Amino acid sequence: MPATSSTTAPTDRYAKSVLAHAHARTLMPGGVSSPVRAFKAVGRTPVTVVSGRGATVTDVDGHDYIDYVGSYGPLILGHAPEAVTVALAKVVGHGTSFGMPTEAENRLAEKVIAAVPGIELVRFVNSGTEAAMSAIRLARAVSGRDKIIKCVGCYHGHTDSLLVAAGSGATTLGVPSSPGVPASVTGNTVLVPYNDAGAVRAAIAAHPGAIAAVAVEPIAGNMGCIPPEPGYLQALRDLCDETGTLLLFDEVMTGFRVGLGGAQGLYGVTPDLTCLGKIVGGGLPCAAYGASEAVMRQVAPDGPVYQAGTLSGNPLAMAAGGTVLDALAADDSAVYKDLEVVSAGLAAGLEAAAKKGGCPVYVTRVGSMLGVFFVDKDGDRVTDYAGATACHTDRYTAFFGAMLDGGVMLAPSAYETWFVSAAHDDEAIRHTLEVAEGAFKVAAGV
Ligand code: KE4
Repeated sequence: MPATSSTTAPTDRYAKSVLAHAHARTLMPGGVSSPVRAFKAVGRTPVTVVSGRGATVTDVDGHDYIDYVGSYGPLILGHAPEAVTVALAKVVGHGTSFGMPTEAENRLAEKVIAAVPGIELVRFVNSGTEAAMSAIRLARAVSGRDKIIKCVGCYHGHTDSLLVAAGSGATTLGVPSSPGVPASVTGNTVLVPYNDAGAVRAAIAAHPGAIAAVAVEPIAGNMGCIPPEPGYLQALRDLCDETGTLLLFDEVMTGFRVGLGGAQGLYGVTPDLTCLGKIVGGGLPCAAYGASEAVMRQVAPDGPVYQAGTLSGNPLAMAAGGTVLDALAADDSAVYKDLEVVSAGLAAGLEAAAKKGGCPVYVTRVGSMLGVFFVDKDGDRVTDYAGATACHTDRYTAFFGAMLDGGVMLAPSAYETWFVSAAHDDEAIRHTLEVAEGAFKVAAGV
């Protein structure tokens, strides 16, 4: 399918999506339930999806797309995997929520604790934002300290204390990045560049005895996909040990994505607190936070740190999440081995297609998480937010439009991650690379 023009969509191709979005805008801010879905960053009308199956989603105009959004991470087995559909059908008729304990929570908790090195006890919540918000509250309670260090460009959900932009100064004190967030809240957030352990050391030194935790995405997935530089995570671990600071890994995206043990298992660095989301709920609203037993016993009702949730641990999400984790653990985690081969092939193919298209890119990959950065010249690397934002986002926009028109769905923002699923077969990869060749040519022309 030839890629068509990059910036203006072929009018008839998306006719029903245009109508659906116009209606949605009369009902919801931006016509969406989450801002990125509005396609604002890529200057297009969002595609309205009606279904997904395997590696494919279908829009309201009847077009199929090879999907690399994957709901931004949860769908490591692809859309509507049969095992999950069957598991949900088995439980949905017995009730969807009870507000009382169920053994379904016990079963998923056992799987999480067995898989994640830093988790001895776990609490289920309903979103990654809730997990991060709760884990930070716990870190402050356990340490008796108020300040949190976070990296510019890492995203931990929309909880007030983490909606911060870099203020002035070397170790910048956060200023609100959204109206409605009081400066008094973000004043406890200290911002440092990603992949810079020296900046974390300086930030801790600048606030002696005041830093509760260093919060980090062990593989950054919200400024494009940026892997940790060699030694970075261990340096954070050492710094936290030296200063009595807690290390918080936000594994909402990386948990069960890059291996059963997440990034902490992959890199062999165990945090004090872990946030999980996305895959842990198998595509349903579910997230979690966990830590050692000593830390987690501080959480209500065992301890004084309050956190609650009506639908936390609901049986549908427990069934979906448990089914996915079982599939990921099966046959000695064969799924990850297959994902590694397919994802490596995609990354290499994208590099080759970009070269052929005369478009300099820096392709990153950890397991089935990929990033494509439109850099100035071949050989340029991106290791932090400043590097990511210095890239040619206009080229990404052109690339995105050409891929979409060619039947490949990427995230409608240069600052997201590509997700490969177990359902992405050779034909899906072949089609992706065929469209990418033309799309890189279009991007190179911007
Ligand atoms: P949720 O509250 O959206 O479930 O999770 C927040 C969150 C926390 N931590 C990390 C590392 C995350 O990536 C996220 C959410 N990721 C975004 C995608 N970059 C969700 C997509 C969206 O906002 O619509």
